[in-house]
Amino acid sequence: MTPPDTAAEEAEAKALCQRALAHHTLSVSDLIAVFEDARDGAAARRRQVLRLLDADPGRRHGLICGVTGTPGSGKSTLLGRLALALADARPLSIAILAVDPSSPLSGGALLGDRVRVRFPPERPELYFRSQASETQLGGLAPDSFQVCRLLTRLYDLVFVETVGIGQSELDVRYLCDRMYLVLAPLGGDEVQLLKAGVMEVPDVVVVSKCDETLAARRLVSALASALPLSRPLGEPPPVLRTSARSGEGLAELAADVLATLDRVGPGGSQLAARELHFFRRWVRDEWGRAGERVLDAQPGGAHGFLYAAGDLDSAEQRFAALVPGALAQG
Ligand SMILES: Nc1nc2c(ncn2[C@@H]2O[C@H](COP(=O)(O)OP(=O)(O)O)[C@@H](O)[C@H]2O)c(=O)[nH]1
Ligand SMILES: [Mg+2]
Repeated sequence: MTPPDTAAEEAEAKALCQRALAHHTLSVSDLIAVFEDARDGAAARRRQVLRLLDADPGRRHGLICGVTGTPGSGKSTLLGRLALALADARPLSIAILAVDPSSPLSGGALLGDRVRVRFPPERPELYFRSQASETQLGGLAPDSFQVCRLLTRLYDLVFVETVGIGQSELDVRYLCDRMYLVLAPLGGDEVQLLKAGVMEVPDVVVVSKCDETLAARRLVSALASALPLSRPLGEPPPVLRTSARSGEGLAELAADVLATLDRVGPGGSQLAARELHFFRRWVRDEWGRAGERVLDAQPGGAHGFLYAAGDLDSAEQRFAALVPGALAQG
């Protein structure tokens, strides 16, 4: 028999999970805190939460869409409008996880005017959360993947908004079923982006702020000539023109998301299959190349280690326990 305090704790966790599944905002935020918690004890709580959610018939199998682009390109504003359009089109629950670069010195936001999306309180099925990425400029925060493990169980659709160009984009690629690159006219960074090879990554290029008509037209025609060059072997990604201000293009963008939802089907994002990438990345973040070598030297390599541990949290715990000894030996 379980000791009474454990049983009480389990009942409490279960109630919290049920409130989160009903999209009670504070309960969702409480659970996110568990998935962002890097302390040792949090892994056991995460396992408990995942087990309770997976046993609940109300659990979702969310799809993950990535939305990336330079700071200020209008991603958050667009996502706020898009989420409302999607939820009007179909009875969907939608979470937006906006990973913002923050300055490690001030601990604050890099951008003064970054938009935090607020949904009306009578739309609890829509949720916005911003997460600071302190380790690098742009890309995913170390715990973005952990939070996605939670959010895909609570929502039908999860948008992950990230800043960053280049390598960090590849992490997002691993995480997402569909990726949108948002470019703003007047941004001045189009040429940079084309050079950096970022164009190889997105499934769709979104030109935002098309209410800036002249500049938007210039950007669209620059893209029309540059995109085919960026993918000499394949089809260039489609370009969608949008404006969060006028509403232009929102229906087309929503249609693309819904088509992805239909194509991927009720199973949603297969996050478990992507754990290997984020496990490796965690090892690299914590112990660098030396840690990766220790991991590769394990029986069956990284894959074998993760498989034997059973899940991401267990693998991280086991690896953290063995790595100091292995590093001292090597
Ligand atoms: N003209 C215009 N400005 C926009 C539009 N969407 C966003 N903005 C502005 O662009 C700035 C950056 O927006 P934000 O959504 O925070 O961009 P993010 O950093 O990519 O998330 C804000 O000042 C917005 O008001 C749009 O459709 N048209
Ligand atoms: Mg933003």
